[in-house]
Order: sequence, then structure tokens, then C-alpha cells
Amino acid sequence: MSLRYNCLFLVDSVAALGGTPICMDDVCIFCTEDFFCYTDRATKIGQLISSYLEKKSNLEDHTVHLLFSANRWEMVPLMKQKLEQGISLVVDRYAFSGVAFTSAKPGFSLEWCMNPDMGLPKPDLVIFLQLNPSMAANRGEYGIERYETSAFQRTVQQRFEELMQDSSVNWKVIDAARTIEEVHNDIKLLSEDIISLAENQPVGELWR
Ligand code: FDM
Repeated sequence: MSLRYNCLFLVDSVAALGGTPICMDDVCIFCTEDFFCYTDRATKIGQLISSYLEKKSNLEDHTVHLLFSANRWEMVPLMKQKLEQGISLVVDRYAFSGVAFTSAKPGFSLEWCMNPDMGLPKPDLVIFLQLNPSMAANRGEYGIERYETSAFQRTVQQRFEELMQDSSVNWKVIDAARTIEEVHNDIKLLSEDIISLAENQPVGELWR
């Protein structure tokens, strides 16, 4: 059997999926076994991060950034295994969220933040669900976790915009302020296109 590589990642912007009004199950393009969600709170590293996000513990800013990255790296063997079986992956948040959120903190450059994620499987497509921070704030359960303040989310948005200047990454922006059906439709069309283009292509390495 020849190996087929497909790789598709989704990144949400500023809590565009917050409270899951548009959860990926609703979008329903792929079955859940092909869906990775970062932070993966089920692992030991994910539990440390989860406790930090829920404000039950404090972690030093560099430390938590490296934990977020480690949480992606620990899933790479499984991601690669699936890709080698020809399975397309959908990922809710990825290294781009990692960089955008940490670099929104004072004293963190984009470059420093990108370093630990260099070499991760590179997405064939990155979809940015654009939603302005005040609309995001109206979505379910917003404001409970760390980072969920409009001021911080505005800085995160600026960092995403800087990351989108990198033409080596296939960014597509979708207006997430519309209905679930409209957003679904756009994601579906972009996904179908990239899946046929990425077929038989080797998986690249992010930021290398
Ligand atoms: N977040 C998420 C980061 O700061 N770095 C990361 O690497 C990732 C994957 O964690 F505020 C932030 C983004 C968000 C919070 O994410 C929890 P979810 O997707 O809302 O659970």
C-alpha cells in the first residue's frame, strides 16, 4: 500500500470557538478519531496546563509555554502514525496559538516563542476563525479561564496577524461572526480542496 499523507490543521483565533458554539463536531467534516485538540488536557502535561488555565495553580510564563509545546510534541508519534495511514487530521489550536498567546505577554518575542515548536508536523492549511474580541466575549463561558479578557485577546489577535505575514504557511481567514452553517460551508470547501492537493505529499516541518 502506498503511503498517503494528508494533514489539515485548524486554529481558532480569540476564543472563536469559546463555549463551543461552533464545536468541531457540529462542523462535522471528519470523524472524531482524526481530531486533535490542544491543549490535550487528558495527559499529565495537559493536566498541569489545565490547572494553570483554571487558575488553580500558577506557573512561570516560560515554563507554561514549554509545557504547551511539550503537550504537542507528546502527541506527534500518534499524529505521524495516523498521517502515514493516510488519515487527514483536524487540529483545534496548534503551535500558532502557542506563539500568539505567550508572545502577547510582556517580554516574549515571536522568535523565542516559535523555537520549541520548530519541526512539528507542518499543516497544509491553517484556518483562522476571525472574531473580534468583544463578540468572542459574548460566547458561552467566556471569562472563566486565564487569558479570557478582552485586552489580552486583542494583543493575541495582533500576534496572530503578525504570524499570518509568514507566506510559508497556508493561512486562510474565515469570518466566524456568521452562522454555524456558513462557517461550516467555508471550512468544508477549503478542507476538500486541501485534502486533494495534499494527497501523496510528504508532511513538512513547521518553521524549518
Ligand atoms: N493556549 C493554548 C496557549 O496559551 N498556548 C497554547 O499552546 C495553546 C494550545 O490556552 F486561552 C491558550 C489559549 C486559550 C487556552 O485553550 C485554552 P482552549 O482551546 O480555549 O481550551
